[in-house]
Amino acid sequence: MDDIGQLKVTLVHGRYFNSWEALGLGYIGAFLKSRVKDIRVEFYQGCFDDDEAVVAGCGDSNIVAFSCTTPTFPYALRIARRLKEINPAIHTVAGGYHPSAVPDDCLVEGIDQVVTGEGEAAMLDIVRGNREKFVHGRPVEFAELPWPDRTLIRNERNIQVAYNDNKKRITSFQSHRACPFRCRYCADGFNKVLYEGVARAPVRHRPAGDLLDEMQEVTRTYRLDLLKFSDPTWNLSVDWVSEFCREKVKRGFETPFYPNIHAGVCTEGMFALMAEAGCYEIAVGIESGSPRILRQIGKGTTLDSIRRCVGWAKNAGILIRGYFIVGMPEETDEDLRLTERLADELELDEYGFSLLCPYPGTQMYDPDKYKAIKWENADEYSNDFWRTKHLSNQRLKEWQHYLAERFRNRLSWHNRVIAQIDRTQRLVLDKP
Ligand code: B12
Repeated sequence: MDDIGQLKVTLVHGRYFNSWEALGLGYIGAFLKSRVKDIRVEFYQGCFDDDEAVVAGCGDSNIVAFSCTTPTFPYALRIARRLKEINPAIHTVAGGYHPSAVPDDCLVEGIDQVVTGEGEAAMLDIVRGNREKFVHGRPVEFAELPWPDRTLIRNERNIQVAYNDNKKRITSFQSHRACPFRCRYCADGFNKVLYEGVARAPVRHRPAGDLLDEMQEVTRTYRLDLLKFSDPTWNLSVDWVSEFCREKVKRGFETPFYPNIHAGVCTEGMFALMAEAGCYEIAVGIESGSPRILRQIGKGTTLDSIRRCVGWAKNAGILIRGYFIVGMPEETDEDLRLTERLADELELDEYGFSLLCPYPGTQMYDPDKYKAIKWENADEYSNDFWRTKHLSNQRLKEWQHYLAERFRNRLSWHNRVIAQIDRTQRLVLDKP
């Protein structure tokens, strides 16, 4: 264990209307505490803690490190600049998806250091004194990682928000690191944004036993009703899923779970096992009903694999939420009619319809066009700028609204709530 004297590091998760637990910062905090003697790690989350509390709490830190997606980077900048005014000696760090996608844009007044990639090893280096402007976090193995520190990230607050929304106590777990798929709309910086001399992060599967140990302990501690995963794709391998489900059944651990499923990586048997292990619902990125658009997305799914996946999950008695995207660059009205037809045909339990959003890190991001966008107010549920070769922004929004209206009795939370709320207001409403 390193002994570098008393040091206070404060980790800050940005402000957005729908934040979950800041699992990434939970991992980073736990990692630092396990490696550095006497380190003090504190945490703030913008959707619960107002600016005054965050600034006051960070004021005597040696290092303040912000976790940023594109919409929350302006928040980090605002807080970092206020901190510099109070105490210029505070060392500020930005990490997460936005800095990983556009590191140069993040090294601006107020931010001293930018981290790309995974945060644990990079933050340890920084705590030990690395002051290079850009630090790339090497991919770490699960064996090196303690479980995320859920006390630090005040997980109870997020569980309370989930409870307010769903009357269920829910939290999330990580099963794998890195995603092997290359969906064009996704901004997963670790996989897509490659820097000179930096290899793509390899996929790492967490041993199912270790994951279940954490899930059981956290379920007991927080009295959870439903378990979610942060993994964009949970079923990276049918064998891993089978092992997880068999072990869950063997332990008699019955709490239901709800993963994101890739329609191209499943078997009928996999769903039967998942149902037996307590899989309550799955979320499937169906995206489009047009074979041409599915090919352009590059996810590796086809109409056949989608139909098979949905059929098998239904046979196993698992509920299905399907996500669809409106606005791939080549999409036409005809393609969107095919999407509508497929959405109809599949008869899902819940539907989500989003508008493509060219986040930094996606193939659609064009810095000349989108750098100046006010990203705090733009996302895949509503944005006023994305247009494609054939369809205007207005037309895309009409399609999104039309589809949402068609399935209005079965709309997912985002489509239902976003239409009705003032997002800034919700931050206050969320307070437990
Ligand atoms: C689960 C998830 C969510 C969850 C919340 C996740 C969370 N824990 O906060 C929900 C559903 C709420 C969500 C919301 C949103 N999300 Co999201 N989400 C994901 C997803 C699928 C996984 C992220 C995750 O939890 N990973 C696991 C945890 C353990 O790791 P992590 O957070 O990545 O942290 C690691 C590194 O990023 C890094 N790191 C993170 N923070 C920091 C900070 C420092 C200082 C350092 C050094 C390192 C570091 O180190 C961590 C440990 O290794 C990714 C897609 C993907 N393919 O990965 C999209 C993704 C991150 N989301 C994205 C977006 C845009 C959003 C929303 C804006 C969507 C919306 N309209 O609501 C909001 C924004 C929320 C916010 N607070 O900023 C984008 C980000 C793109 C970008 N350019 O920023 C992604 C990449 C998907 C996409 N569209 O391409 N999301």
